[in-house]
Amino acid sequence: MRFNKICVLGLGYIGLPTASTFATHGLKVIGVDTNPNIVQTLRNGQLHLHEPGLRTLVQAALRSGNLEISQEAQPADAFIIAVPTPFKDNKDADLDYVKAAAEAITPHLERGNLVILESTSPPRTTTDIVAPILEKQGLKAGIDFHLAYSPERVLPGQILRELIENARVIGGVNHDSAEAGHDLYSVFVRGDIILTDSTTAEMVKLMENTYRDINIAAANEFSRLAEHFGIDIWEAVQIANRHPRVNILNPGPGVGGHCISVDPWFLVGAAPDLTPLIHTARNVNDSQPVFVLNRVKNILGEDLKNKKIGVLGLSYKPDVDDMRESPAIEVLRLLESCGAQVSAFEPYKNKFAPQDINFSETPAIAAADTELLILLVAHSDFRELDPRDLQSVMANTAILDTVNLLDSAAWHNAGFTIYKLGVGKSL
Ligand code: SAJ
Repeated sequence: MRFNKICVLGLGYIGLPTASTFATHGLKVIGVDTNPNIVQTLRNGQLHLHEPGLRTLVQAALRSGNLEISQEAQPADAFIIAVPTPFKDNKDADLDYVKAAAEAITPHLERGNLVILESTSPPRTTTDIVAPILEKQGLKAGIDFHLAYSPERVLPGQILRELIENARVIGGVNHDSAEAGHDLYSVFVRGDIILTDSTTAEMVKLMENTYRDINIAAANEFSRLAEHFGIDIWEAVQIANRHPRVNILNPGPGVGGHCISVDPWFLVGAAPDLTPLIHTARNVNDSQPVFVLNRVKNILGEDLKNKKIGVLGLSYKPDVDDMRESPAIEVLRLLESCGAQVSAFEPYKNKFAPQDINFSETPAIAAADTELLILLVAHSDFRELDPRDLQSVMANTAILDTVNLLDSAAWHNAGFTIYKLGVGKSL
């Protein structure tokens, strides 16, 4: 099947790179977002989000004349839904954006079109939620038009490269739909394209992220046991991973971001009775900031009122600027709720950072007069931290490293007391 014009609904972290990449590969693309501010920002050649290389790509797509930004869907050969699927307060998947996008496509849908859902969704969303909306005007999915689910699997920070190079899964509601999806994505995908059915593809995406979540939950629980038994979890994980069939991930202050900490809930919400392990892993990872707080109390004493504490790193993971769903912020909030005075340094702070956080311009300013400095994110920049810059300004030269970034011996020799998350023996 050949595609000349496509319509991408949702211009966020996935939709915008996808729309722009199709446009720079020669397709006419209508990029649709319902938010008028986003439409205006993009039309001006500016971005509403940060991803390395994306500004250049979007500007190239706009310049080529192939990318048009619109607030409304238009007729096209193919439609891609790339809208957010957050969860509700009760942790069930919120499919309102997916439903609204499908509703927006329905009036334009014609015989022979292809519709692809990319948003992470609970199993059977494509067949049970999206298909019935698209079929409202009488066309049948799999017969009159093609319908498939194809999850994005890109890593924030490397989206542009991974979009092209990663293996792509395409699950059709029938084989022809999967084949049509193959024809569309092969415009730019260089990785393998694997065809399956739509529910399998939905499950695959959720299984990938749930597997990581459970693995990290095990690592976090091991870190608690390591402190209990007086060993070093980082050394233990390293040794265990020498086993050829073991690959334990790293413990840390918790699991953040919009994927790993969200997606497992879609399975728990869809089948609570079948998912005790997945549910427990989520609870373990969500409680890790409290574990960090308790460690701080072990070091500084139960009463943190008016204690000055510095934190380094607030994004949800290393070397990204995204602070939403960040366990580091959760730790900061817990410290503040105990009355501590917290100053923070985040090298990738952007305009979306919470306004009420006491941000410092440098690590040394954040560390000034503090009794404890907590390293919460393993940003590459922090490897360059110089003990001499911090030593003279801190009230007490103590650091709690929750991500195993610092060379304990070097910092110890420089006069610091180094505590590490998951290390129960003295350093
Ligand atoms: N984390 C740990 N320990 C680890 C690894 C990660 O505590 O050993 C934490 C991170 O600090 C972060 C969270 O887990 O808070 C999630 O980080 P991540 O790097 O595992 O994942 P995301 O959310 O940035 O992106 C993932 C990607 N999965 C990976 O395998 C790296 C990506 O492939 C998916 O496409 C994306 O989720 C998604 O959209 O589902």
